[in-house]
Amino acid sequence: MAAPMNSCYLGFDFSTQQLKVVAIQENLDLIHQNNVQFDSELPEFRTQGGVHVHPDGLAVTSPVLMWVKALDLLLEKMKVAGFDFSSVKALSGSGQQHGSVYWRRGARQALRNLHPDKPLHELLQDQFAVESSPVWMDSSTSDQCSNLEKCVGGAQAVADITGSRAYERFSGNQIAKIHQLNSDAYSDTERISLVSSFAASLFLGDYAAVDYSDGSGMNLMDIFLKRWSPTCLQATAPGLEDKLGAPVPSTAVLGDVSSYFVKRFGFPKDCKVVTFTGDNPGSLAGMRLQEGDVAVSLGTSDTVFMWIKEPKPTVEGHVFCNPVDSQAYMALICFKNGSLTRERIRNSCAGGSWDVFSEGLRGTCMGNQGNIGMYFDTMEITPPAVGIYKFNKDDQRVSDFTEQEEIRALVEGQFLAKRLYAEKLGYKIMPGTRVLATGGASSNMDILQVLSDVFNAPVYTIDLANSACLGCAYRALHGLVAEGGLTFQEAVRNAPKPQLAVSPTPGALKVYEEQLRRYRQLEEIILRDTKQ
Ligand code: ADP
Ligand code: XUL
Repeated sequence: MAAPMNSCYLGFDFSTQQLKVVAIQENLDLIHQNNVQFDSELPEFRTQGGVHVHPDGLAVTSPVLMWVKALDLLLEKMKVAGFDFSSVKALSGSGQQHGSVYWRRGARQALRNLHPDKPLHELLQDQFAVESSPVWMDSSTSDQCSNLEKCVGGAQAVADITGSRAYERFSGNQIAKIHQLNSDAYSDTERISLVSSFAASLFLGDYAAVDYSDGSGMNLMDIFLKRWSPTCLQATAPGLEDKLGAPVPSTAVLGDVSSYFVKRFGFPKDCKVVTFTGDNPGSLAGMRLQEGDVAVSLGTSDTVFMWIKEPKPTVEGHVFCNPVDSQAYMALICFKNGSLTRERIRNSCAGGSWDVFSEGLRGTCMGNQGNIGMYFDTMEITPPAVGIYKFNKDDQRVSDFTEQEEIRALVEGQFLAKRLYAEKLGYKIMPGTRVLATGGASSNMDILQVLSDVFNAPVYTIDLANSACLGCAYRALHGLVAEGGLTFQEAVRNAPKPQLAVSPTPGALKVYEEQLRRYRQLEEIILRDTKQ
């Protein structure tokens, strides 16, 4: 039976700095959006940018109860705004990738018996064996990474199985660290979730499975066989398979929403929970990425991702299972120094104003008269370097740029790195290549103009900067029909098309080929010096 026109689908995104939601109707029209900012709306958790950076500067965690409380608050805000929960046919969502959640023994029972009179954060306050969840910004597990690579036979061997060499932020290495340094908490853990499957568990009222796509960000799953790799499990921690549960396809329907949500908010009893996934896979769905396109997400982290059919994992970048097509894959490169670094330079060089920041970009020319900057405020992922490096047109290190030069050096440097690493993964700019931009900074046309010039390709955006939420609302809708064989593309064919935002400035190709060549060389020198 066809669903009535007023049925709707929800997509949530548990991201680093906020929890967001969008609701779409059956015809894919957007009818509601809402969000909760962690720092300002839940100040009792004292996070900055949604996280706690520990004194060693390497460990980065978020309080798991903050995410639970954010959901309480978000649903209350939706209720106050008059949102009709009884029309929700299915929901899905995404989470920042790699973060891990440790449910204490007995938590499954608690999840199954949530009392609708109380908020979730009260009901679940004692249900976590680890209160501070390690998140993707963490880089404290170098020892565990070396151990994994040693046990499996080297960095490339780990990549050949899991799609990535061992990375500090990947959940398996975080789990190994918790097992080694906090063995009581590890023994007391009944289930380990990713942020995505943890969020799905809240809605399901039971433990939700990890999906193949987000599960690819753990250094634990064989991305070709789509099951946990016994070698990686063994190298990580004892008894891990039971604590993880089996991974499932990203399109799987997990079950009906918990009776808690039916009674407290009026969701229909048969509202389906479709598997949650990572935020980058969610964005791939939201942007309806096609083969040949390259997506650039400018959020707290900056990421570049592409749809690929025949992956050949290397030691740079990652290969994940594709969230909308189980036969395909996605390649992803993550840059830690994204929006927070742009904000720092905005504050120091543009008086805290994005408009002045933009004027800085418009007031300087392509190529920044030969000046090049690399801004790794915290230990970068790609490349693994830390520090601020500024070079003049003669490749000499300098200590200062003017404010406007600094703004351009930052943005050009960030996009040159993206092009460099995308090309290393086999991406080629061809006639017809589209760059699809998303994330908070994609609302800034002057930043997008630099992106377009550096890639020498047109940049498209979709109306909504929050493509991960939207993608998950689409995935919720597709999840209901996926078993019948309808592809994701068919299910969302009427969604709004990405819109052309900016085109490359004439002459960009020549300027940035030269800057890219120099950037590559300068980066090699920095990396060589860092190693010494
Ligand atoms: P998250 O990773 O939390 O999902 P978002 O994709 O929502 O992050 O992006 C949030 C970031 O967007 C903020 O940290 C901010 O720096 C950036 N941002 C918002 N508006 C602008 C703008 N006009 N120009 C540049 N950056 C912006
Ligand atoms: C991807 C990554 C980040 C997080 C947070 O590998 O670490 O993009 O998903 O957004």
